[in-house]
Amino acid sequence: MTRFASRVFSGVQPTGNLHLGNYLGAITRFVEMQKTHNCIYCVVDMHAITVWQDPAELAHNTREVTAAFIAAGIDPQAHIVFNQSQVAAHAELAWIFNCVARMGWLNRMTQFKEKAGKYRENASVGLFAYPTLMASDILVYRATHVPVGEDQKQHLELARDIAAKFNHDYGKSIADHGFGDAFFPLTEPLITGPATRIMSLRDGTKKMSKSDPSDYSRITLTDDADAIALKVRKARTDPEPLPSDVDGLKGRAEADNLVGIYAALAETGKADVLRDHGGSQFSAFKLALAELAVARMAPIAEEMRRLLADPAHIDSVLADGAERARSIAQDTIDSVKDVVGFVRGRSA
Ligand code: AQP
Repeated sequence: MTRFASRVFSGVQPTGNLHLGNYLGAITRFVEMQKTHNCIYCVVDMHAITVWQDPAELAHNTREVTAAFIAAGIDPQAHIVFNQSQVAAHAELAWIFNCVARMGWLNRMTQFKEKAGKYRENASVGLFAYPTLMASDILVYRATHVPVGEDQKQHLELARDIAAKFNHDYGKSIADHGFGDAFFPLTEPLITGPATRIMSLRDGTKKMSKSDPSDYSRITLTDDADAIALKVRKARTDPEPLPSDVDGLKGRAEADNLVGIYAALAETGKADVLRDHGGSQFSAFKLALAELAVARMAPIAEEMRRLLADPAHIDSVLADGAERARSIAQDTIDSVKDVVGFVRGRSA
């Protein structure tokens, strides 16, 4: 069996309204993984344009996600932070994967169905092909682990299917070119931790999302203390006090979500939160939650503001990361071209 060096890859779309779900479900995990792995973190701007983005806002949001990464504790020198469009190999490999993946596989993707909704005929081709680009983002670095939120599980499974089919279809050529019995790893999704699915503050059955039309549905990373307190105060709840154990959260989606957010912010478990707050009315619990959220998020917001005041510095971080990413990705794409049978001649 071919062995692959352990490497982490993950990405966040610069589509604005970066929220607590992105932070707790993804970015805090990215920070943790730096201790044990070589990590590549990408601002996936090419994914963002699968739905319309205003150009000036896209550029601002790209810098904002980068600032959030750094403010949350990602080290762009020890690891790699860059924006996707600066490394052309992502798009090159995505094309090859478009020819490996099957229509039926993509037709099953629930995120496309949700995002295209009833306007399917009017959705961009890019939105449909999004998962093959995502597979390419990961596999162009032959990443072995991808920390993501629960919503990305199906796309990660598709990336594994694409890797397996490529390894199978080109098996002889892979061996002939000296790459052993597999060219791509079957990447492991890392969907763990207390916050893999943070729900909307307005509806405990819908995930917290950047594109929710209600600003009160999410706490964003740039919200100030007053905005955080107001959104927590307005969060939907039920009339019962908090239960004293986790079983009591069953069938109470909003209560479960707020307790989960508290637990994730406090880096503890729901049972511990309920040990301290069981029996409390929501009015009291929300005050405690708002205080905790402000204490945890305000320093990040402040550091983001400081970083965003110097966009040239952020751009230089992205350029440096892109250069290092490019050298890894170019090796992969050159080898893939050999495996596929694309001629790579040198000029005489
Ligand atoms: N509610 C969530 N709870 C936990 N994790 C979440 N993630 C997103 N929402 C939640 C995780 O954040 C990472 C980056 O997500 P993304 O920006 O690339 O794409 P997304 O999943 O499409 O994010 P949104 O906020 O839900 O945007 P829209 O509204 O455009 O769909 C991923 O690891 C994701 O799992």
